[in-house]
Amino acid sequence: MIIHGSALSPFRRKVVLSAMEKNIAFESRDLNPYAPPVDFESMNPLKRIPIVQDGDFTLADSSAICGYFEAKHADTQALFPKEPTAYGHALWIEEYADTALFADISEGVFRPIFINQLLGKPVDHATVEETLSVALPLRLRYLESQLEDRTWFAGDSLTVADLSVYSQLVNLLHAGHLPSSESYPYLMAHFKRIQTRPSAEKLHRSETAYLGQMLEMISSRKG
Ligand SMILES: N[C@@H](CCC(=O)N[C@@H](CS)C(=O)NCC(=O)O)C(=O)O
Repeated sequence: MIIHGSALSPFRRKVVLSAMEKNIAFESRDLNPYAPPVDFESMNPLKRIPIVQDGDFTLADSSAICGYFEAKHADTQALFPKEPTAYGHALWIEEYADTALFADISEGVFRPIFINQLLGKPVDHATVEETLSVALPLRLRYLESQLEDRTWFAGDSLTVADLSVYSQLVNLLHAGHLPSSESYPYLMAHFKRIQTRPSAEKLHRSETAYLGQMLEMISSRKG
């Protein structure tokens, strides 16, 4: 199985972590959606990553892919709760992370810092500040309220909801703006709980190497 995506995509991160947690063997291929291969649209008409190729089967969208892993590898560690309310809640938290949290972190922090610099533009500090002080706290407070002193967002074991929230927050870490434990004690304890899992530690090492190369490229261009 091949997972196509780019190293700092939170959706690719969710899919890779799901595969690792389920012990599914995969090969990772770099696919930059902004410099895509010619067959990109045939792989995903929405022209987004991640995309999985499993033999003849091609599947896009991180949520669809995680559901596919669960159905295909039913004998591995379950990442979707069986109990109906926990199942529904896991899907809801996944959706919240993939839409609202992603929008704020991607448009309000990641792009204004990293993509701007990659395009030779200055960091948009005003947008970052506005996001960190106004938009993002609303999202984080909601997640904090959904977690409280529970170990996992839904049910009593790690699920796709936990991986989805973590995967979005990692881009705040990369940007140097991880929320504080003082402001969000439950959410940050949850973040650390996942961050210290072997899957997340391994993935993080490869991401920081990639980020280091990207930052070197940016500073050499500024020269
Ligand atoms: N709902 C999709 C979202 C995927 C997505 O937005 N991926 C971003 C990268 S993080 C992308 O491919 N963006 C390219 C674009 O918007 O043109 C999923 O869960 O996979």
